[in-house]
Amino acid sequence: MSHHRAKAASLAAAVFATLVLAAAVLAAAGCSQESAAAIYPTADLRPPGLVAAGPSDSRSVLLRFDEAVTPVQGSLSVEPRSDLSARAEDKDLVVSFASDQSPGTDYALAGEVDDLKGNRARFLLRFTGWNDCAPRLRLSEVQTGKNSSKTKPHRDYIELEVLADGNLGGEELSWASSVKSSIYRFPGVEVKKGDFIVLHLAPEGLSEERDELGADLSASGGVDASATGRDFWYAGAPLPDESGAIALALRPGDQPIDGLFYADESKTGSLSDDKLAEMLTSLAAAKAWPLAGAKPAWEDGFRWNSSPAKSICRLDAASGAGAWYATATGAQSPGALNAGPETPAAVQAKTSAKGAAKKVSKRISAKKP
Ligand SMILES: [Ca+2]
Ligand SMILES: [Ca+2]
Repeated sequence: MSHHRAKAASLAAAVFATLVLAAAVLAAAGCSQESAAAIYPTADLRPPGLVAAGPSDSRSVLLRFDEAVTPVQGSLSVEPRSDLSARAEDKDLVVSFASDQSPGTDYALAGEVDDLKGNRARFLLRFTGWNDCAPRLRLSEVQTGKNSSKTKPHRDYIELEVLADGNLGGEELSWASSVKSSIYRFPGVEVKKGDFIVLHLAPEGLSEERDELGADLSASGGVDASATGRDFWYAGAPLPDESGAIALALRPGDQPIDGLFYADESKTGSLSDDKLAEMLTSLAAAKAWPLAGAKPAWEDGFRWNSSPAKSICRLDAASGAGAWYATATGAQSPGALNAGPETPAAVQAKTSAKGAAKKVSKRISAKKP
């Protein structure tokens, strides 16, 4: 119990940090200063300022101000609607929900507080519904580019394996190239250990590309959709084809718990001070991707010769380049267990088949006049 509470508190702190800016900008001054100013020139004329805010568990949201506050009766409201009550604890306003927040849902909480001199502040706080049962997921496969083959088409996707039963609501995937980073937040959906989740990042805009929010895993069509995987679609930004990074977090604003850095094998040396380096620094700090030196270098990545005919797959639970491999050509498995690396025998067989084919074609060309 106490362990759970401590964990909840530290998670809440992380959420607070991300919400400070949005909340502070939205906190607006109220009325009642002018009359006080006329009588008491040195009095407190400033309304309370919001310092930090966010959910602290599934039924509570905490707002911390820069001075002691009291809630204004009847001023509180939330969308989506829920019954609320509020109490002040010195500089903190604790807002209690009558029922659990819906995990991953976007909430907007509005209300007013007074300081001890009656200066009033109105706030509007946007936050993500607290998730008490966010399961650990593991990145398992990544298709970084479009393969427009007629018979085996593939488009950008990230596949995740579910490691425990739970609800995805609020879990976040982010991905970065050197110039751009993007983020996707999962909606509240119940999942089971062993499920495969596929986030498609280059949808064609077809009506059959449907998010699978219920029990039916065959609800979606579209390239790479499957009846074994739970498919989601996001048109915001595809993956970088050759070099990029992916990070997974359990809750908005949390440290990442898993990551992948893939790098074109021709690149060497330190990265520039860019979006990709920023994500790698954060992955390294969270022990989700190791770096050899103090700053990210291309050599820290999973090195590969980028090809849309191959996906990058997870070999085991470790973090870092050694836990990943590139599939054989055409061996992608979105929404299903990865096939495993090509065996040395299979590689050998292919090489000798290619060699034999070359010899034959040489003989044929030699015969030509
Ligand atoms: Ca599916
Ligand atoms: Ca797979």
